[in-house]
Amino acid sequence: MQNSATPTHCPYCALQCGMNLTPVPDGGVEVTERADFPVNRGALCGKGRTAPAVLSSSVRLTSPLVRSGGTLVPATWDEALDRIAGELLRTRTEHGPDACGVFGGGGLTNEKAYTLGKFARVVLGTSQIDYNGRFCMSSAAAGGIKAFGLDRGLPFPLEDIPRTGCVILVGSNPAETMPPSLRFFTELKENGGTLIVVDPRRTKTADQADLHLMPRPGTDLALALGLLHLIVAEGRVDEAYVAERTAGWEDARAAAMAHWPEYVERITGVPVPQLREAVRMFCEPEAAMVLTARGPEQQSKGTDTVGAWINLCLATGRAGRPLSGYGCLTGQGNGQGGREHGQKADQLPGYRKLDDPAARRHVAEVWGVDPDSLPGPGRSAYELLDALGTDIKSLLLMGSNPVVSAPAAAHIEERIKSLDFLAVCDVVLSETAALADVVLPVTQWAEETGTTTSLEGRVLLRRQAVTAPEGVRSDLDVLHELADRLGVEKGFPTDPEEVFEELRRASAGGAADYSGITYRRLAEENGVFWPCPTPEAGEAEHPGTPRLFLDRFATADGRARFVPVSHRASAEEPDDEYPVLLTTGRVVAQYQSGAQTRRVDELNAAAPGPFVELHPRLAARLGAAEGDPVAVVSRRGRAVAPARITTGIRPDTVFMPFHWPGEGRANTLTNPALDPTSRMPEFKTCAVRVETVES
Ligand SMILES: Nc1nc2c(c(=O)[nH]1)N[C@H]1C(S)=C(S)[C@@H](COP(=O)(O)OP(=O)(O)OC[C@H]3O[C@@H](n4cnc5c(=O)[nH]c(N)nc54)[C@H](O)[C@@H]3O)O[C@H]1N2
Ligand SMILES: Nc1nc2c(c(=O)[nH]1)N[C@H]1C(S)=C(S)[C@@H](COP(=O)(O)OP(=O)(O)OC[C@H]3O[C@@H](n4cnc5c(=O)[nH]c(N)nc54)[C@H](O)[C@@H]3O)O[C@H]1N2
Ligand code: SF4
Ligand SMILES: [Mo]
Repeated sequence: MQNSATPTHCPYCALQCGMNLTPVPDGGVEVTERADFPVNRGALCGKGRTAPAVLSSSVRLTSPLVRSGGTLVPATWDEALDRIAGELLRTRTEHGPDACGVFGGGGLTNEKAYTLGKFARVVLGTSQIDYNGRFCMSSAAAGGIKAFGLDRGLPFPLEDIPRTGCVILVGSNPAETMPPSLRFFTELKENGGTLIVVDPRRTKTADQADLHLMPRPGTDLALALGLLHLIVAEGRVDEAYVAERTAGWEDARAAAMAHWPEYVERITGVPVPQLREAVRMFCEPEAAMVLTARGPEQQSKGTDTVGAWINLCLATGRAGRPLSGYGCLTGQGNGQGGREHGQKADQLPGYRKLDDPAARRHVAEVWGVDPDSLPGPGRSAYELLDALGTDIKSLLLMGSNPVVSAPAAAHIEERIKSLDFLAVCDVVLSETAALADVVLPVTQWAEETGTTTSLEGRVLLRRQAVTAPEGVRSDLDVLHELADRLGVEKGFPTDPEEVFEELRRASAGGAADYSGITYRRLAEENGVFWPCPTPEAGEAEHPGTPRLFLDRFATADGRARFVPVSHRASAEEPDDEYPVLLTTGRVVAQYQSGAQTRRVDELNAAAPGPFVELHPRLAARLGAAEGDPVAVVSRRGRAVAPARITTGIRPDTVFMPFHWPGEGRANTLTNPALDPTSRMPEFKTCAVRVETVES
């Protein structure tokens, strides 16, 4: 398209590293350094560096596919779109609008996520829409809303990290999941600050820590309560701050006092002297932060766990003050924006609530529909997938690969197969797309323009840099064409900037207010932090809000809320039959379900397949040697992968990455027990037994 370098951002994780895309003579495009973006200053991980390989991959989809006689065969766009519209219409007529389901993704741009939510509510009239972000940061979002009245993953920019005094990083492995961000923690230490890592494995991140706490998976709630107990017992509570800026301390304090350090040591396995050392490191400096990621969040008590870590910040006056605070490291490329503009079951754009009459009126007016025509809240992601084939007969899926990434994946695969009709938009034939009745090949990242909102709450412009291959259309095109065929001719533009202009109006006055942000500003500035409201007449442009809560929290009275929480067991604890704990997560060279990164040779060479990480003592008990295939068996099923033996994991725990389908699919094993508030599944702990396998 252009001959010079196009400044843009990575397609993968929420760090949204800046990069330049430069055309190469043979027609491809190459990633070159973009040093002006302050988050990564030119640095990239291997996934970002090799991302162009997916643009030109030979397995890239370039024609719609329609199932005929049991196999997917190429079809024209009109045939494919007519088929989808016809099936959705038939489902709606025969079974009602809620029999049509929609499933989105946190990797979709703001424009796509917004349009998908609008399509579900306005065109299909269904309440049954949710997205994979429910599997990602929903517990942190729920915890943040309870305590602060607002959910923005990080309430401060990453650049604040090196200048604080201490960071507790809970269940987060940025050395593998966001490598360029490790610099902020290294600089923290160079500046004399300290890093505490809480992880049942000695990860590459934990290797950098001044103190590494290794709790049993699923016990972070008890750990945080134990630390709060010590803070009270040692007289380290910031009483003036608690009185001035918070509410609910007495109940939270009473709950924490029931968690004696010795009791917490028994639950977590973390020795009392380490608990005391963590309290000292956290409380002594002027400022400190707690950052959580999927470790403590992907639990059936994730919301309470996040609440307990926030309580720790509130009791010590470490929230809503410079260089202090609680934050969640959001995961997907648009994990933040994707949760703000209406692809979530209970939500309207601007982080508005679907059950709030004023919010319904505002958004209905922007959409030009009757507020009463908008459906109410629907089911959460796992519950939606679990209802496929029963209550939900047809599904439109965009930006997720649940056959690999959903908990209890064998069960979910069966539910997907039992649908009357499945349509998938993707760039490759993912394991889920392979089960579809219609697959639509869509443009990706560098072939289209759109905005994402990074883990910092920074809205960014991802620019088109190359022309899409022949035969491929954008997700916005697809939704426009389907809306048209279903009788809604207006309101589904295909130009991303036009969508963004509408999103601005829809979000105006909401919690995530984007109304002061324009494509022009995004092109000129290195992103704009929300909230960014429209300026009053005659006033200058709103600068955006890099730091939240410095004056007040986003609650009615401006005070943060303590939540009284107590430890409880995981949904599945080990027993005689399933004596070991399984936890799951990521490796640096693969991304999510692997649909994209498993197509890149360099990444496959670095991370060729699944494995089971286990401690030498457990390996010896089994008689398993390094590389031997071992079977991991849970109440949901059985997975087999080579043993990787390491002293860097608790002896009572095994770890599997979840990036692969087939025999080594970790999610065959995982437990879909849900958090009562966030509806997050318990990806991070279930009970298993480990067996050797005849090879
Ligand atoms: N390479 C790579 N990078 C990615 C992704 C990817 O797939 N691959 N995905 C992106 C996305 S969407 C996300 S959400 C982020 C996720 O980023 P992270 O949260 O950093 O990734 P995970 O590996 O899921 O989990 C982090 C750590 O939690 C630990 N853990 C497991 N159980 C527990 C527990 O009970 N308590 C505690 N405290 N820790 C526990 C694991 O050992 C692991 O080291 O990464 C993003 N970046
Ligand atoms: N056991 C276990 N399971 C987990 C987790 C865990 O830690 N442990 N983590 C969970 C988390 S945090 C997450 S975020 C999920 C993620 O898991 P998934 O939801 O499966 O995420 P991806 O693999 O990124 O799937 C995105 C799909 O959309 C396609 N795609 C990419 N860009 C676009 C686009 O612009 N448009 C369209 N239409 N398609 C696109 C990709 O090719 C891919 O097939 O997995 C969850 N599952
Ligand atoms: S850290 Fe995340 S955003 Fe940066 S290059 Fe890697 S995958 Fe892309
Ligand atoms: Mo995620």
